[in-house]
Amino acid sequence: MIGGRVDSLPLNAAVTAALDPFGLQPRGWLMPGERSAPRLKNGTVSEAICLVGHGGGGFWPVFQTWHEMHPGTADPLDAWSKAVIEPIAALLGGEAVFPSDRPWHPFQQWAMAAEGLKPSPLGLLIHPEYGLWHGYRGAILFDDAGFTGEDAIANPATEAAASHPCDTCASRPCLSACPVEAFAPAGFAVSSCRDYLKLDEGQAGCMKSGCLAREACPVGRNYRYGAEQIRFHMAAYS
Ligand code: B12
Ligand code: SF4
Ligand code: SF4
Repeated sequence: MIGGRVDSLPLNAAVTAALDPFGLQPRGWLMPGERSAPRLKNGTVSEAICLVGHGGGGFWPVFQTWHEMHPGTADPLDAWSKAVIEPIAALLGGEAVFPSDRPWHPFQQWAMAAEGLKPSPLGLLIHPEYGLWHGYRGAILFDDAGFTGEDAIANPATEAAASHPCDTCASRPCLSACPVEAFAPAGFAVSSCRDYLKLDEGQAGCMKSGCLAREACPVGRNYRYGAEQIRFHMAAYS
């Protein structure tokens, strides 16, 4: 059914149409270049990468319905992402890869190239519209994306993301919100954070209502995830 809708569309429109029912979107495209391009399973160097993700939590109800039908699935969000994105990639002549695959693909570097995003002081990339409330569920590699003329890289996100919100955020409330000051200049102190989350205080605070540092950022508040999604991500991370 998806095939019937998308196979006559230019590639970006086809990816958009195929992902839309699942609350996902093409986040941007990049041409990785010969040296840094990931290879497809047949050894061919990929010509183009389409990042697949979400701004806000629009995919969450679709995922929840799937999760209820697949109780007990290990790493359910990763499993759902594969169940959704792999067939779409195959339909469109590409091959899907995922942020959880080992060895890790450099999703944040790809996002910086594809969308013009930059890191926030928290390590998360910040988007001018979505703030810190966005993520990546996969990427589709194409060996021949067949780009021509106007359908080449239809990527409005690239222009939208040209500005960097942290540049004009003088007070940087994200940095003072963490109770264990996990965001040190040397990098994210994962163990300080995880140790804190095990305490009653952490369980009642960040584990229940989300990372206080992320919550402190004023950008993209309209895209903040719902309470259940926040708790799911915190549980998966801790
Ligand atoms: C390992 C990992 C972690 C480790 C970080 C360890 C470390 N110090 O590097 C841990 C487990 C701590 C972590 C935590 C989180 N992560 Co994480 N993580 C990853 C993962 C799987 C691999 C990163 C990597 O090494 N890539 C390989 C290198 C070669 O690629 P890269 O693009 O160059 O990697 C960059 C990152 O490593 C980044 N980085 C370095 N230190 C840190 C620290 C943090 C906290 C983050 C987010 C990034 C980051 O800098 C690198 C250079 O650009 C990526 C997915 C992926 N495949 O990239 C997600 C990813 C970076 N994580 C993500 C997220 C959302 C989180 C959490 C917010 C999860 C949550 N709770 O919801 C938390 C943040 C902590 C918190 N308090 O909430 C998102 C970021 C999206 C964005 N907006 O930028 C990613 C892309 C996954 C996704 N599906 O979208 N994560
Ligand atoms: S609070 Fe300010 S510095 Fe921190 S992530 Fe948000 S915009 Fe950037
Ligand atoms: S989850 Fe809580 S302890 Fe961990 S980095 Fe965020 S604010 Fe700090």
